[in-house]
Amino acid sequence: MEASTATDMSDSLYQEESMLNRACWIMLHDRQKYNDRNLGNVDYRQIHEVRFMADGVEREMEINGRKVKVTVMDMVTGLDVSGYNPDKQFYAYTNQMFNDSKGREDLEIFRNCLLDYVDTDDNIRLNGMEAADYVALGEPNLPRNRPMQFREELLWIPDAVKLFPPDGYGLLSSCRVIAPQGMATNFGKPNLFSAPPQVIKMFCLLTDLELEKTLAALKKWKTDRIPLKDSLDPTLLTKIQAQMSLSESGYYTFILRAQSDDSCPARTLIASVSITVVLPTDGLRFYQYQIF
Ligand SMILES: [Ca+2]
Repeated sequence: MEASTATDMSDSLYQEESMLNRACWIMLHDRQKYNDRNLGNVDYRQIHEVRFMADGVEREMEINGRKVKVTVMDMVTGLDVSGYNPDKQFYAYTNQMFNDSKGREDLEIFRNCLLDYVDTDDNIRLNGMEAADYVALGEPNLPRNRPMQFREELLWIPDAVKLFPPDGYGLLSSCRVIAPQGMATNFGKPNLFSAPPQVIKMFCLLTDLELEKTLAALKKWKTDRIPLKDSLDPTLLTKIQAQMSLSESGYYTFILRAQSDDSCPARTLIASVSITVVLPTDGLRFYQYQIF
């Protein structure tokens, strides 16, 4: 890598880290000023400042003359794959994930591999994988034989990416972030504004047409700030609200991308953190912090 390119990329990261700090402060301020944390519901005819919420709206901010795109999502986005039963949610939704027998068979194979990955023994389930199988793949340190510490560990298991494709930011948002040891884990329902389409469809048992209407309504909020209640049929909105959250969980994922052109490379910074109305005395602790 050329020295100038390395410098540009370091600068990009410093600027994103500065912007992350600023974004956390702005979120804290928004939370202190506004109790209502319902998403897609702000009436901009009544207030005259731009709210800072986990609604997936991309904002352009500037730091040291460089523009940074900042998107705030809710951290709670998808299936819970933590603990010794990481299949507990997606197994219940098999029929929603796949309407063909081949897809369901593949999911069953993946499920057995995943359970082998987290269980403490070396007994191989039907079509599962234990240590010798990972050695054959050139991964002598797998499986963990304990609950996953990071949701991205799913990607060590063959075919995971087919079942849980990364989103447009490269995140495995169809699964929720696994809390580091000692941090809160009670996250509640996945958030409608941050969950990928397949999760929305799966959790709410939507038809293709209903999903299409839902995604169109979310887009109208993100582009034109049209409240969901004005763009979604009330029956469909009620159906969605039964399974997904339309208000912030208090756990945020900040996605920051310094704007770049060909001569100025940039990186992406993704960080998840809990923000309430006061800063914790021991500082912010991150649930995930990824730079790529
Ligand atoms: Ca095992």
